Amino acid sequence: MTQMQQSTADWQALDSAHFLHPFTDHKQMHAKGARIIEKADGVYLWDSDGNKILDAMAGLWCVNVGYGRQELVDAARQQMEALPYYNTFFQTATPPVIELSQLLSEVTPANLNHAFFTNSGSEANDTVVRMARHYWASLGQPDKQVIISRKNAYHGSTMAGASLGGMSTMHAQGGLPIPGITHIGEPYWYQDGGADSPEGYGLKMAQELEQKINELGEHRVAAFIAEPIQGAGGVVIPPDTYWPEISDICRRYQILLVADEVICGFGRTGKWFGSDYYNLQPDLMPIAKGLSSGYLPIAAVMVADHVSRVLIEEGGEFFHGMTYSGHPAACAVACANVRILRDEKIIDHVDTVTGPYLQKKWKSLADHPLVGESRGLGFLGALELVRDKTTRTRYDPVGETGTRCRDACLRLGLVMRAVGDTMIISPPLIMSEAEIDEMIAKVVQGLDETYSGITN
Ligand code: PXG
Repeated sequence: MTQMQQSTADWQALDSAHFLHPFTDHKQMHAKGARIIEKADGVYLWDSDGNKILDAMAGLWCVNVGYGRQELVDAARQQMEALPYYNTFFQTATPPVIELSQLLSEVTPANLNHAFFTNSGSEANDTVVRMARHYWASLGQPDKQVIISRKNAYHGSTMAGASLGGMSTMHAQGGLPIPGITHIGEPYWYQDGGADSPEGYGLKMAQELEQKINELGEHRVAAFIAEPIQGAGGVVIPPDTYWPEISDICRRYQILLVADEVICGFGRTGKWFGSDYYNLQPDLMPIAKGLSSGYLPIAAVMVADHVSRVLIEEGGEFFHGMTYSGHPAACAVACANVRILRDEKIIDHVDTVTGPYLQKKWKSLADHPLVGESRGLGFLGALELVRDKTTRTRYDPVGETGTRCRDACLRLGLVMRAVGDTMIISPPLIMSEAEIDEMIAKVVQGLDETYSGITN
């Protein structure tokens, strides 16, 4: 039986019988059946009932060049015909993994010239933990082991990724965090800033890093990891004072700065990387998602010259890697994807044309009675849904209004993400002005429906 002959009900029954989904309450889902997405083109998805849906999340923050790019399909096919698989362990390489490493050294910040490949952002962050510790041990400082991260951060789902993340619900499952990982506060001014100015609050939260380093002792701290803008935590855009202070602290104390660019990378902010936007010089930089626009799974850790020198010249063998690290087909697709972003000047267009256009429209949503704050940057946006704009009080229980808004939008043919009562967008970077207008109109309609349904 071919795919097209199955009805939605058939798919849902098979799904419920056999498939365990990530991040899903199965009991809840089985009662209504999974949403089945069958095809996509540009910024649109089609479900198994033929509904056309505008994808304002670019899949899961990853389909940066949009759906349906034939060049990426061709790159995978050609590579699979020539060499579908060979490993990169034990002093071996393939042309696509070398080509991609070189291409990444060109588009990432200037001092990042080496790539270590993994299959997911989570594995990239596991690699960060092992690599940072191995780096310091190679320099004769084996006690420099602790990684400082932030509350409400998202760095993945593996043991180390979820431990680096600051999600308490994730820590509660499986006895996390693993030893040697600790968390400081996040610069979420709208939610936590109270009477502080954004600038004052940004500085205060950055200084928590210095306090934590002093509490632990500099000789014990290997690295600080953070997303330039927290994505899954709710598109938390730090006040302007935050990153300069963090950079300064990492430099003054000898702490590796790890910029997790899994979401911010490859044009999301209108620059190639969040680090370009904030003028950061990370020592390690995990990348994923937009690296292949999600067409095939691939991720990497970009490594700064002074770190790679130690790993190469003093580290000996690094006992780390995955069977599919630097998979040739995934590397070929990533190369083609990065070239599309570069040669079609997609990121420049977001920076100068469609990003400002989107942000102007997005900011105007703050006039809606349900919206306490509308913030965004490049092709990222967040709306805080609140009961009282002046006191920034959320509805009770938190999360219900966001879920209702998300469901209303879906009925209207729009995918938006709800993080509690924060509504998120992260659209494909190729979204046109007309498509932005369509998205904003649907968001307004979704907000109206949500607002009119509120009873408390
Ligand atoms: N770092 C960051 C900053 C991420 O956003 C990861 C690491 C892990 O990447 P992998 O490839 O292992 O998933 C992520 C992933 C959401 C959502 O609902 C966000 C992510 C993944 C799944 C869902 O917002 N981010």
